[in-house]
Amino acid sequence: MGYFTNQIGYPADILSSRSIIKRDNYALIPPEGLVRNIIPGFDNCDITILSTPKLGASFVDYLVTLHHDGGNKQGFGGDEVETFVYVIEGGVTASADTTAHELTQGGYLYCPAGVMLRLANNNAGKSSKVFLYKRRYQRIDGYQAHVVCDNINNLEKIHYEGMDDVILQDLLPKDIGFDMNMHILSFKPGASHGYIETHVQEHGAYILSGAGVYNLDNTWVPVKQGDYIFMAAYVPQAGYAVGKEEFSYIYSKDCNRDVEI
Ligand code: UGY
Ligand code: MN
Repeated sequence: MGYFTNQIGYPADILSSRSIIKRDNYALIPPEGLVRNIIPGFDNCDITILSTPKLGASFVDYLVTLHHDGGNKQGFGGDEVETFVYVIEGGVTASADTTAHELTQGGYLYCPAGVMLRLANNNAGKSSKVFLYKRRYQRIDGYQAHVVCDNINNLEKIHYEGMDDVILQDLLPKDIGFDMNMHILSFKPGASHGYIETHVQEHGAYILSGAGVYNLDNTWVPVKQGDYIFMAAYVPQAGYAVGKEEFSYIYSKDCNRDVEI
C-alpha cells in the first residue's frame, strides 16, 4: 500500500482533507487521499478503488495508472459483469475478449457481460491513466448489449437542455439492451445546470478539466480536475463552472430498466 499521488513523509502543514464521505448519499474524493490497492490480475499498475457497494453504489469505479508493460492480461469482468474503460491520458491496447483496440486519450471500450476486458499500456514507454468501471448487468428478455469502442472526438456534441454553453456527449448507444450509459458534461466558464436534479439514478463522476462549485444534497462544495464524486440515488445535484477553463466530467448513469420490488 502506498500513496497514489506518491506523497510520502510528513506534511508541510497540519493534516487536512477536502474529502467528504456521506455513505448512501454522496462522496467527494480528491486525489490527495487516495491509496494504492492491490487487485489480482493488474500488473505494473497503480490502481485505486473509488465507489463501491460499501459507499452505497451499485457499481465499482477505479483509477488505474498503467506503467511500462502494465495492464491486465487475465481479464476483467466477464460472466454477468459489464465493464467500461476510458483513457484519461496516454494510450492503451484494450481488448474485448481477443479483439484488440488501440485507444488514445478520449478513447473508450465497453464490454457487455460475458466479454472479458483486457488492458495493456501502449504509450511509448510512458505511463497511461484510465477510468475503469464495472457493474452487474441487469438482463431483460429480448435485448442485449454489445461491444462499443470509440473516441469522444467522434461523438455528437449536444446542447444540454437548451443551454448553448453546456455540452453533453453520450458515449454508449440509446438502446434498451444497455442498462447504463457513460456521458461527458462540459460547462463553459460561468455555465451551470438549469436546475438542481433529484433522480433515482446513481452517478460516479471523474472531473476531467477545470473547476466548479457543486451542490451535493444542498451543500455547495468546490471541486476541480482530478476529483471524483459519487452521487447516490436521489441526492440533489448540480454545478456551476468557475475559473477560466471548461469544467467537464465523465460520469456513469443507470438507465432503461424498471425498479425491482
Ligand atoms: O445526466 C445526469 O443526470 C446529469 N446531468 N447529472 C449530473 O450532471 N449531476
Ligand atoms: Mn444527474
